[in-house]
Amino acid sequence: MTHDMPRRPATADTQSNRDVASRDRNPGQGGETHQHPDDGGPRLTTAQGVPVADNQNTLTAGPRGPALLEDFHFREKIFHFDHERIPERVVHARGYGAHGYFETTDAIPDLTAAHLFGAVGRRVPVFTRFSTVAGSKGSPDLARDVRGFAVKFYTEEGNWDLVGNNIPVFFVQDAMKFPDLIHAAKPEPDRGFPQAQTAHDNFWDFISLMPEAMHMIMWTMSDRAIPRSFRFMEGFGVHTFRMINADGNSSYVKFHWKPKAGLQSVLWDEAVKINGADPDFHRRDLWDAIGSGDFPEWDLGVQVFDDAFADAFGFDVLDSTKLIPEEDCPVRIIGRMVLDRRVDNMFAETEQVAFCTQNVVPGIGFTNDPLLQGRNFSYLDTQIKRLGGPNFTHIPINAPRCPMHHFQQDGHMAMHNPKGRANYEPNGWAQGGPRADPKAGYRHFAQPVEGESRKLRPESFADHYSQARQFYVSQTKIEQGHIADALIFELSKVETLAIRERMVAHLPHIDADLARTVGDGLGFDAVSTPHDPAVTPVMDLPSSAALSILRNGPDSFAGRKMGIVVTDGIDDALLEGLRKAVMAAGGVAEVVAPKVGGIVTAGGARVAADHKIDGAPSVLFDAVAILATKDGAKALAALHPARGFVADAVAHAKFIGLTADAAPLLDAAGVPRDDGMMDLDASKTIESFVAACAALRFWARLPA
Ligand code: HDD
Repeated sequence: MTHDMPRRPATADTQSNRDVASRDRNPGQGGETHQHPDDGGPRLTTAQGVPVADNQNTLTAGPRGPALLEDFHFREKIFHFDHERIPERVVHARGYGAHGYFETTDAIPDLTAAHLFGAVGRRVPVFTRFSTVAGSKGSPDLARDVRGFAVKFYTEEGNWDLVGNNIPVFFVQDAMKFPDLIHAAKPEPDRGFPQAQTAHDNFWDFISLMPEAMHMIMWTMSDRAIPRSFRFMEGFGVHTFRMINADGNSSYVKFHWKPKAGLQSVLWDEAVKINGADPDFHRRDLWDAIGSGDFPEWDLGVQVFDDAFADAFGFDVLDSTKLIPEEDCPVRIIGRMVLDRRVDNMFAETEQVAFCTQNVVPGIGFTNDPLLQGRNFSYLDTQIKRLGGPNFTHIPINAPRCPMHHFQQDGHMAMHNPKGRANYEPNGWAQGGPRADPKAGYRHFAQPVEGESRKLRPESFADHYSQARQFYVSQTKIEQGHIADALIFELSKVETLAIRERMVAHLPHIDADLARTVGDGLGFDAVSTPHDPAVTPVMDLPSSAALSILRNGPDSFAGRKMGIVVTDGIDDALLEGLRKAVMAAGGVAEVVAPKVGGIVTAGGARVAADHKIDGAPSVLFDAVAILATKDGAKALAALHPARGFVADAVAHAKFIGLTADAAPLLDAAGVPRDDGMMDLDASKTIESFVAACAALRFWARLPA
């Protein structure tokens, strides 16, 4: 273990020790793991810095005798190990983060005094953490769930946290209902399961009793809840926030992150299988992409509007179960975020990072959205429990990168202890410490407030179905089918018939066909209650293209992955040509072979495999190719994982490139040829195959 804070001056010797140690922490970057102090490697010490002579054996009385309490090294090592865990987040426990920067591309000083947005080209460091909501820390990445999208901007006016999700609306309108929602979604308290799933009675019992959740349910049952990667999903601040300019004028704002690489999700059957084949699919994807220099990038956009717009809009802009369609209020792109650095240490950074909606900078403010107001209370509170005390801002990942001066002091693990006598204000000392600055300091928006104190949901929050319907009608037919399938899947796991019925009873208010399909899929004879506009008025809002994933996909194969199955004796030029074409498109090609040692090509070259076929089912790839000789195809046909690889690639509508000799494998997998399968015997066909893969799926293969 080495320290960032040496207890003695860093001599040339200790400095070089630290350099070596930091290489050792990064295998593959020049570090050797078997260095010995005699070779200049770091020397093992206790946490008190005492050199350790033996790290294998406990001190005992005699070679086979009892252990002795005197062994302070053993005592300290086990004590520390026993205390390694901190409480996981009560929600969003499973997450993965990366460093990067934000850069303003369109200055908006007219809208906000935030220095960050004051001029084009202003850059600040960011740390972004993506997460699932319901699962615990070790749950699989492809749970059907909302994804957290939390960004910490280290600005020169302090830290600003934009703590959003990949869905622009929320389940409940008032923070009072958040604990109920989360209790219902988490494993049921008596049995402790199911983990990271909403497909159970408690969740749907609660939801079916909460009409306000219906819009969000349309989103969470859509493919938004099973993204292909963090890199290919949008992010949203969800609430209406304020921007306040230097004159104190306020505009309303909703924040949007738009991935440069286009939107993409997996199919539910893929999600289920990915969770088994690679439960770390999303974190691995982010780690690999950044490591290979393919830095994920998002545009930051804002929907800006005023009171007149808010008053005229059909819904209350303070209601977080509603969005503002981009057609009604366009998204103005004002900056970009690039994630270009992996974490050095998962615990220190991703686990200890503490976000809070209340972390804002001058020029950014809140509205009275009751969900936001409740969040502003909750986050600070949770960090004290999770990180053990009030000094979590001293942890490097949470510490602002700008100067900080205040009179807060002491507490557990206090690291920034000011010198001098003054620890209160006002004081009369010459070096009296920091003073408030009325000119540059944060000013809360001076909003007039009136009204009686009451526990009351406003009437303007009452319409729960119109935007749910708008979301549904904005989807392509394929996506609508996935929503119906997801509802049928989830409700089929609900054991109590009355809950299933109660949930399906909401659907006619959203769409009659959806209600029929889901009812039919659950084996109901008829949909219980048809929609009655006199009882439940629902607006027929226009469809919005921005709400569909398939209408906002990529225009190339960039950032996507092709799995190339190979056998001995294949043509060298073909494999090389395909790899090059995938790389030229900005994608990644990985070789899958019967053995991890790889294959020998017709030209006698040994090609190492990235995966043995059993460990790399086709669900891990966006498109696949089978490069097999006649004998190779026969050998693959005898392997269950190889047959499964092809059968799944077909079932998931993937584009498949093939050598003519690969036919026996297709036959063994029981799949007919179609136009989504392309011959790969010439360089021209390779190029058109890779170009076709940009569409990501050959939907025509799947039943309508
Ligand atoms: Fe929350 C974590 C996003 C409503 C209380 N929330 C958390 C994280 C994200 C969100 C992304 C993980 C941050 C990280 O990576 O560390 N939460 C949202 C969004 C919401 C929302 C977009 C609705 C628009 N949250 C919400 C409410 C409450 C909370 C209404 C409570 C009143 N959220 C928390 C929390 C967490 C949290 C308990 C758990 C861990 C943490 O804060 O740091 O305080």
